[in-house]
Amino acid sequence: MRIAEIHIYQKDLPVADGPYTMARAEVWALDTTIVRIVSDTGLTGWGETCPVGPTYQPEHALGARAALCQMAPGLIGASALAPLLVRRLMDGLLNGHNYAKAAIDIAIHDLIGKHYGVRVCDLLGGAERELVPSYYATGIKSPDDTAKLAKEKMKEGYPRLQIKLGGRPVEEDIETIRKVFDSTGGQLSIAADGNRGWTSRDALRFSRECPDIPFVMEQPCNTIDEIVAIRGQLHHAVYLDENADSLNAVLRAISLGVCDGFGLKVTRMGGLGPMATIRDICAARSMPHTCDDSWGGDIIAAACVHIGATVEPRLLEGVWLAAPYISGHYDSVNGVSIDGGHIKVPQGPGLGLTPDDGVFGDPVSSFG
Ligand code: 0XW
Ligand code: MG
Repeated sequence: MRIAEIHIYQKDLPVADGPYTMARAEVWALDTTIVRIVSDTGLTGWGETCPVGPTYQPEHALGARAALCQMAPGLIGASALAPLLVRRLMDGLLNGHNYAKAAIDIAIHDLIGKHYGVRVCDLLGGAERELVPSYYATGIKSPDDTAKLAKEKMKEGYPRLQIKLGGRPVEEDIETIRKVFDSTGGQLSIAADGNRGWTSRDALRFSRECPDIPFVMEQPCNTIDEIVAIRGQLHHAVYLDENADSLNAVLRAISLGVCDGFGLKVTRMGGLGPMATIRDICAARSMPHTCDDSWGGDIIAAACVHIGATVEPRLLEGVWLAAPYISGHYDSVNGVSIDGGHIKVPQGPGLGLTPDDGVFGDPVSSFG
Protein backbone atom coordinates (compact mmCIF):
# COMPACT_ATOMS: atom_id res chain seq x y z
CA MET A 1 0.00 0.00 0.00
CA ARG A 2 1.46 3.33 -1.08
CA ILE A 3 0.57 6.98 -0.61
CA ALA A 4 -1.34 8.05 -3.74
CA GLU A 5 -2.86 11.42 -2.75
CA ILE A 6 -2.49 13.93 0.06
CA HIS A 7 -5.21 16.53 0.64
CA ILE A 8 -4.94 19.37 3.17
CA TYR A 9 -8.00 21.07 4.67
CA GLN A 10 -8.51 24.06 6.95
CA LYS A 11 -11.34 24.33 9.45
CA ASP A 12 -12.27 26.91 12.09
CA LEU A 13 -13.13 25.59 15.52
CA PRO A 14 -14.86 28.35 17.53
CA VAL A 15 -14.43 28.00 21.30
CA ALA A 16 -17.81 27.22 22.86
CA ASP A 17 -18.49 29.71 25.69
CA GLY A 18 -15.15 31.36 24.80
CA PRO A 19 -12.65 32.60 25.37
CA TYR A 20 -10.36 29.84 26.64
CA THR A 21 -7.69 31.53 28.73
CA MET A 22 -4.18 30.66 29.81
CA ALA A 23 -1.45 32.75 31.44
CA ARG A 24 -0.06 33.92 28.12
CA ALA A 25 -2.93 33.37 25.70
CA GLU A 26 -6.62 34.00 25.17
CA VAL A 27 -8.30 32.15 22.29
CA TRP A 28 -11.79 32.52 20.78
CA ALA A 29 -11.44 30.23 17.78
CA LEU A 30 -8.80 27.79 16.62
CA ASP A 31 -7.57 27.18 13.12
CA THR A 32 -7.18 23.45 12.58
CA THR A 33 -5.44 21.64 9.72
CA ILE A 34 -6.71 18.27 8.53
CA VAL A 35 -4.78 15.83 6.35
CA ARG A 36 -6.46 13.16 4.23
CA ILE A 37 -4.14 10.55 2.71
CA VAL A 38 -5.56 8.28 0.03
CA SER A 39 -3.70 5.03 -0.62
CA ASP A 40 -3.26 3.32 -3.99
CA THR A 41 -5.59 0.63 -2.62
CA GLY A 42 -8.38 3.18 -2.14
CA LEU A 43 -8.20 3.51 1.67
CA THR A 44 -8.37 6.87 3.43
CA GLY A 45 -6.32 7.89 6.47
CA TRP A 46 -7.00 11.05 8.52
CA GLY A 47 -4.59 13.27 10.43
CA GLU A 48 -4.89 16.64 12.17
CA THR A 49 -2.78 19.30 13.85
CA CYS A 50 -4.18 22.32 15.68
CA PRO A 51 -1.91 24.67 17.65
CA VAL A 52 -3.84 26.50 20.38
CA GLY A 53 -3.14 29.89 18.80
CA PRO A 54 0.23 31.27 17.72
CA THR A 55 1.69 32.11 21.17
CA TYR A 56 1.26 28.94 23.24
CA GLN A 57 4.28 27.44 21.49
CA PRO A 58 6.32 28.30 18.39
CA GLU A 59 3.78 26.30 16.34
CA HIS A 60 1.09 28.09 14.35
CA ALA A 61 -1.63 27.07 11.90
CA LEU A 62 -0.19 28.71 8.78
CA GLY A 63 3.16 27.13 9.60
CA ALA A 64 1.55 23.69 9.73
CA ARG A 65 0.00 24.06 6.27
CA ALA A 66 3.18 25.54 4.77
CA ALA A 67 5.24 22.66 6.17
CA LEU A 68 2.75 20.09 4.87
CA CYS A 69 2.82 21.65 1.39
CA GLN A 70 6.63 21.60 1.51
CA MET A 71 6.71 17.85 2.30
CA ALA A 72 3.67 16.45 0.50
CA PRO A 73 5.07 16.14 -3.07
CA GLY A 74 8.03 14.12 -1.72
CA LEU A 75 5.72 11.71 0.11
CA ILE A 76 3.68 10.60 -2.90
CA GLY A 77 4.56 6.99 -3.76
CA ALA A 78 6.07 6.21 -0.33
CA SER A 79 5.01 3.05 1.49
CA ALA A 80 2.04 3.75 3.73
CA LEU A 81 2.83 0.60 5.74
CA ALA A 82 6.15 1.88 7.09
CA PRO A 83 5.51 4.72 9.57
CA LEU A 84 9.15 4.87 10.66
CA LEU A 85 10.37 5.19 7.09
CA VAL A 86 7.76 7.87 6.37
CA ARG A 87 9.04 9.71 9.43
CA ARG A 88 12.64 9.50 8.17
CA LEU A 89 11.50 10.56 4.71
CA MET A 90 9.79 13.63 6.21
CA ASP A 91 12.97 14.48 8.15
CA GLY A 92 14.83 14.37 4.83
CA LEU A 93 12.31 16.75 3.27
CA LEU A 94 12.07 19.32 6.06
CA ASN A 95 14.02 20.04 9.22
CA GLY A 96 11.89 20.27 12.39
CA HIS A 97 8.16 21.16 12.24
CA ASN A 98 7.15 18.07 14.22
CA TYR A 99 3.60 19.35 14.63
CA ALA A 100 3.06 19.24 10.85
CA LYS A 101 4.77 15.86 10.49
CA ALA A 102 2.44 14.59 13.22
CA ALA A 103 -0.62 15.06 10.98
CA ILE A 104 0.96 12.79 8.37
CA ASP A 105 2.07 10.28 11.02
CA ILE A 106 -1.45 10.08 12.48
CA ALA A 107 -2.99 9.61 9.02
CA ILE A 108 -0.48 6.83 8.26
CA HIS A 109 -1.38 5.03 11.51
CA ASP A 110 -5.07 5.37 10.60
CA LEU A 111 -4.36 3.88 7.16
CA ILE A 112 -2.32 0.99 8.53
CA GLY A 113 -5.05 0.17 11.04
CA LYS A 114 -7.65 0.16 8.28
CA HIS A 115 -5.43 -1.94 6.02
CA TYR A 116 -4.95 -4.67 8.65
CA GLY A 117 -8.37 -4.23 10.29
CA VAL A 118 -6.95 -3.29 13.71
CA ARG A 119 -7.30 -0.29 15.98
CA VAL A 120 -4.50 2.24 16.34
CA CYS A 121 -4.16 1.41 20.08
CA ASP A 122 -3.48 -2.21 19.10
CA LEU A 123 -0.89 -1.13 16.53
CA LEU A 124 0.77 0.87 19.30
CA GLY A 125 1.11 -2.16 21.55
CA GLY A 126 -2.36 -2.87 22.91
CA ALA A 127 -4.99 -1.15 25.04
CA GLU A 128 -4.63 -1.47 28.83
CA ARG A 129 -8.27 -0.44 29.17
CA GLU A 130 -11.30 0.60 27.13
CA LEU A 131 -12.26 3.56 29.33
CA VAL A 132 -9.51 6.12 29.68
CA PRO A 133 -9.48 8.83 32.38
CA SER A 134 -9.61 12.43 31.22
CA TYR A 135 -9.00 15.67 33.09
CA TYR A 136 -10.61 19.08 32.88
CA ALA A 137 -8.67 22.31 32.29
CA THR A 138 -10.44 25.30 33.82
CA GLY A 139 -9.15 28.37 32.01
CA ILE A 140 -8.19 31.38 34.12
CA LYS A 141 -11.09 32.54 36.30
CA SER A 142 -11.66 34.22 39.64
CA PRO A 143 -10.96 32.12 42.76
CA ASP A 144 -14.69 31.64 43.49
CA ASP A 145 -15.65 30.81 39.90
CA THR A 146 -12.78 28.32 39.60
CA ALA A 147 -13.74 26.63 42.87
CA LYS A 148 -17.38 26.34 41.74
CA LEU A 149 -16.36 24.89 38.38
CA ALA A 150 -13.94 22.48 40.06
CA LYS A 151 -16.73 21.12 42.25
CA GLU A 152 -19.03 20.70 39.24
CA LYS A 153 -16.37 18.82 37.29
CA MET A 154 -15.62 16.57 40.25
CA LYS A 155 -19.32 15.72 40.42
CA GLU A 156 -19.31 14.93 36.70
CA GLY A 157 -16.69 12.26 37.44
CA TYR A 158 -13.40 13.82 36.42
CA PRO A 159 -10.59 12.19 38.41
CA ARG A 160 -8.23 15.12 37.83
CA LEU A 161 -8.37 18.87 37.32
CA GLN A 162 -5.89 21.18 35.73
CA ILE A 163 -6.25 24.66 37.19
CA LYS A 164 -4.97 27.38 34.87
CA LEU A 165 -2.99 30.01 36.73
CA GLY A 166 -0.36 32.70 36.10
CA GLY A 167 -0.34 36.03 34.32
CA ARG A 168 -1.92 37.87 37.28
CA PRO A 169 -0.95 38.66 40.88
CA VAL A 170 0.21 35.42 42.47
CA GLU A 171 -1.94 36.13 45.54
CA GLU A 172 -4.99 35.50 43.35
CA ASP A 173 -3.52 32.17 42.20
CA ILE A 174 -2.87 31.13 45.81
CA GLU A 175 -6.46 32.03 46.78
CA THR A 176 -7.74 30.11 43.73
CA ILE A 177 -5.90 26.87 44.45
CA ARG A 178 -6.86 26.99 48.13
CA LYS A 179 -10.54 27.47 47.28
CA VAL A 180 -10.39 24.67 44.69
CA PHE A 181 -8.84 22.34 47.27
CA ASP A 182 -11.48 23.26 49.85
CA SER A 183 -14.38 22.90 47.41
CA THR A 184 -13.25 19.48 46.19
CA GLY A 185 -12.27 18.17 49.63
CA GLY A 186 -8.96 16.81 48.40
CA GLN A 187 -10.82 14.08 46.51
CA LEU A 188 -9.22 14.46 43.11
CA SER A 189 -5.75 15.15 41.83
CA ILE A 190 -4.86 18.69 40.86
CA ALA A 191 -2.33 20.16 38.46
CA ALA A 192 -1.56 23.85 38.95
CA ASP A 193 -0.64 24.88 35.41
CA GLY A 194 1.26 28.16 35.23
CA ASN A 195 1.68 27.82 31.44
CA ARG A 196 5.09 29.57 31.66
CA GLY A 197 3.39 32.53 33.34
CA TRP A 198 5.16 32.74 36.71
CA THR A 199 8.48 34.29 37.54
CA SER A 200 10.63 31.97 39.63
CA ARG A 201 9.85 34.31 42.56
CA ASP A 202 6.08 33.80 42.13
CA ALA A 203 6.42 30.04 41.62
CA LEU A 204 8.42 29.78 44.84
CA ARG A 205 5.84 31.79 46.74
CA PHE A 206 2.95 29.76 45.31
CA SER A 207 4.54 26.51 46.45
CA ARG A 208 5.73 27.77 49.83
CA GLU A 209 2.33 29.18 50.81
CA CYS A 210 0.51 25.94 49.94
CA PRO A 211 2.66 23.12 51.38
CA ASP A 212 -0.48 21.36 52.65
CA ILE A 213 -2.13 21.09 49.20
CA PRO A 214 -0.94 18.11 47.15
CA PHE A 215 -0.92 19.55 43.62
CA VAL A 216 1.72 19.16 40.97
CA MET A 217 3.14 22.33 39.43
CA GLU A 218 2.90 22.14 35.65
CA GLN A 219 5.23 24.31 33.56
CA PRO A 220 5.53 27.00 36.26
CA CYS A 221 8.13 29.17 34.51
CA ASN A 222 9.14 29.97 30.96
CA THR A 223 12.37 28.00 30.73
CA ILE A 224 13.92 24.83 32.10
CA ASP A 225 16.74 26.96 33.55
CA GLU A 226 14.34 28.98 35.70
CA ILE A 227 12.70 25.78 36.92
CA VAL A 228 16.07 24.18 37.72
CA ALA A 229 17.03 27.27 39.72
CA ILE A 230 14.10 26.90 42.15
CA ARG A 231 13.31 23.19 41.99
CA GLY A 232 15.16 22.25 45.18
CA GLN A 233 13.20 24.85 47.15
CA LEU A 234 9.72 23.80 45.98
CA HIS A 235 7.34 21.73 48.11
CA HIS A 236 5.66 20.27 45.06
CA ALA A 237 6.38 17.92 42.18
CA VAL A 238 7.10 19.66 38.87
CA TYR A 239 5.83 18.57 35.46
CA LEU A 240 7.12 19.99 32.21
CA ASP A 241 4.71 20.72 29.39
CA GLU A 242 5.69 23.46 26.94
CA ASN A 243 9.41 22.80 27.59
CA ALA A 244 9.00 19.08 26.80
CA ASP A 245 9.03 19.91 23.13
CA SER A 246 10.91 16.94 21.62
CA LEU A 247 12.13 13.45 22.38
CA ASN A 248 15.53 14.96 23.14
CA ALA A 249 14.05 17.50 25.57
CA VAL A 250 12.23 14.70 27.41
CA LEU A 251 15.40 12.58 27.59
CA ARG A 252 17.41 15.54 28.85
CA ALA A 253 14.82 16.50 31.46
CA ILE A 254 14.67 12.94 32.79
CA SER A 255 18.42 12.45 32.85
CA LEU A 256 19.06 15.79 34.57
CA GLY A 257 16.25 15.18 37.09
CA VAL A 258 14.58 18.45 36.15
CA CYS A 259 11.00 17.23 36.63
CA ASP A 260 8.76 14.53 38.05
CA GLY A 261 6.41 14.08 35.10
CA PHE A 262 5.17 15.57 31.85
CA GLY A 263 2.22 17.06 30.05
CA LEU A 264 2.78 15.50 26.64
CA LYS A 265 1.33 16.64 23.32
CA VAL A 266 1.03 14.14 20.46
CA THR A 267 1.60 16.65 17.67
CA ARG A 268 4.44 18.51 19.41
CA MET A 269 6.35 15.20 19.55
CA GLY A 270 5.75 14.44 15.87
CA GLY A 271 2.83 12.05 16.12
CA LEU A 272 1.97 8.62 17.45
CA GLY A 273 5.24 6.87 16.57
CA PRO A 274 7.42 9.29 18.59
CA MET A 275 4.78 9.38 21.36
CA ALA A 276 5.02 5.60 21.73
CA THR A 277 8.81 5.93 22.13
CA ILE A 278 8.36 8.64 24.79
CA ARG A 279 5.72 6.54 26.53
CA ASP A 280 8.27 3.72 26.84
CA ILE A 281 11.04 6.03 28.02
CA CYS A 282 8.72 7.47 30.66
CA ALA A 283 7.81 3.93 31.75
CA ALA A 284 11.49 3.01 32.09
CA ARG A 285 11.92 5.86 34.60
CA SER A 286 8.39 5.72 36.13
CA MET A 287 7.53 9.22 34.97
CA PRO A 288 3.78 9.98 35.02
CA HIS A 289 2.44 11.90 32.06
CA THR A 290 -0.64 12.96 30.17
CA CYS A 291 -1.47 12.17 26.52
CA ASP A 292 -2.89 15.39 25.12
CA ASP A 293 -2.77 17.86 22.39
CA SER A 294 -2.95 21.60 22.56
CA TRP A 295 -6.27 21.61 20.68
CA GLY A 296 -8.05 19.81 17.83
CA GLY A 297 -11.25 18.00 16.88
CA ASP A 298 -12.19 14.33 16.66
CA ILE A 299 -9.07 13.20 14.79
CA ILE A 300 -6.63 14.55 17.38
CA ALA A 301 -8.97 13.37 20.12
CA ALA A 302 -8.97 9.81 18.77
CA ALA A 303 -5.16 9.84 18.40
CA CYS A 304 -4.76 10.97 22.05
CA VAL A 305 -7.18 8.35 23.36
CA HIS A 306 -5.55 5.52 21.39
CA ILE A 307 -2.05 6.27 22.69
CA GLY A 308 -3.42 7.04 26.18
CA ALA A 309 -5.06 3.61 26.32
CA THR A 310 -1.65 1.97 25.85
CA VAL A 311 0.04 3.76 28.77
CA GLU A 312 0.58 1.83 32.01
CA PRO A 313 -2.41 2.96 34.10
CA ARG A 314 -0.25 3.96 37.10
CA LEU A 315 1.59 6.44 34.87
CA LEU A 316 -1.29 7.93 32.87
CA GLU A 317 -2.32 11.31 34.30
CA GLY A 318 -5.19 11.53 31.84
CA VAL A 319 -6.09 12.31 28.26
CA TRP A 320 -7.16 15.89 27.70
CA LEU A 321 -9.56 16.67 24.84
CA ALA A 322 -10.78 19.99 23.53
CA ALA A 323 -14.20 18.34 23.04
CA PRO A 324 -15.93 20.19 25.93
CA TYR A 325 -14.99 23.47 24.21
CA ILE A 326 -16.12 22.44 20.70
CA SER A 327 -19.70 22.26 19.39
CA GLY A 328 -20.35 19.23 17.19
CA HIS A 329 -18.15 16.48 15.80
CA TYR A 330 -16.40 15.64 12.51
CA ASP A 331 -17.93 12.18 12.77
CA SER A 332 -21.53 12.58 13.91
CA VAL A 333 -21.77 8.85 14.72
CA ASN A 334 -18.43 7.92 16.30
CA GLY A 335 -17.11 11.33 17.43
CA VAL A 336 -14.93 11.17 20.53
CA SER A 337 -16.36 12.70 23.69
CA ILE A 338 -15.95 12.70 27.46
CA ASP A 339 -18.60 11.11 29.60
CA GLY A 340 -18.34 11.10 33.39
CA GLY A 341 -14.76 12.35 33.14
CA HIS A 342 -13.71 9.34 31.03
CA ILE A 343 -13.37 8.56 27.32
CA LYS A 344 -14.26 5.35 25.50
CA VAL A 345 -11.56 4.07 23.16
CA PRO A 346 -13.00 4.11 19.61
CA GLN A 347 -13.84 0.64 18.33
CA GLY A 348 -13.47 0.71 14.54
CA PRO A 349 -10.22 -0.04 12.66
CA GLY A 350 -7.57 2.67 12.52
CA LEU A 351 -8.58 5.71 14.52
CA GLY A 352 -12.18 4.44 14.42
CA LEU A 353 -13.55 7.57 12.75
CA THR A 354 -15.34 8.31 9.50
CA PRO A 355 -15.72 12.09 9.16
CA ASP A 356 -19.09 13.13 7.72
CA ASP A 357 -19.11 13.87 3.98
CA GLY A 358 -18.12 17.45 3.24
CA VAL A 359 -17.42 18.38 6.89
CA PHE A 360 -14.08 19.94 5.93
CA GLY A 361 -15.22 21.61 2.68
CA ASP A 362 -12.82 21.63 -0.26
CA PRO A 363 -9.11 21.00 0.29
CA VAL A 364 -6.86 24.08 0.40
CA SER A 365 -4.07 22.05 -1.25
CA SER A 366 -3.95 18.67 -2.97
CA PHE A 367 -1.03 16.53 -4.12
CA GLY A 368 -0.74 13.32 -6.13
C1 0XW B 1 -4.84 21.79 28.78
N1 0XW B 1 -4.00 21.61 27.62
C2 0XW B 1 -3.65 20.20 27.50
C3 0XW B 1 -4.73 22.07 26.43
C4 0XW B 1 -4.46 23.52 26.27
O1 0XW B 1 -4.54 23.98 25.03
C5 0XW B 1 -3.12 23.74 26.90
C6 0XW B 1 -2.76 22.46 27.52
C7 0XW B 1 -1.85 22.60 28.70
O2 0XW B 1 -1.79 21.72 29.56
O3 0XW B 1 -1.11 23.58 28.79
MG1 MG C 1 0.04 22.49 30.47
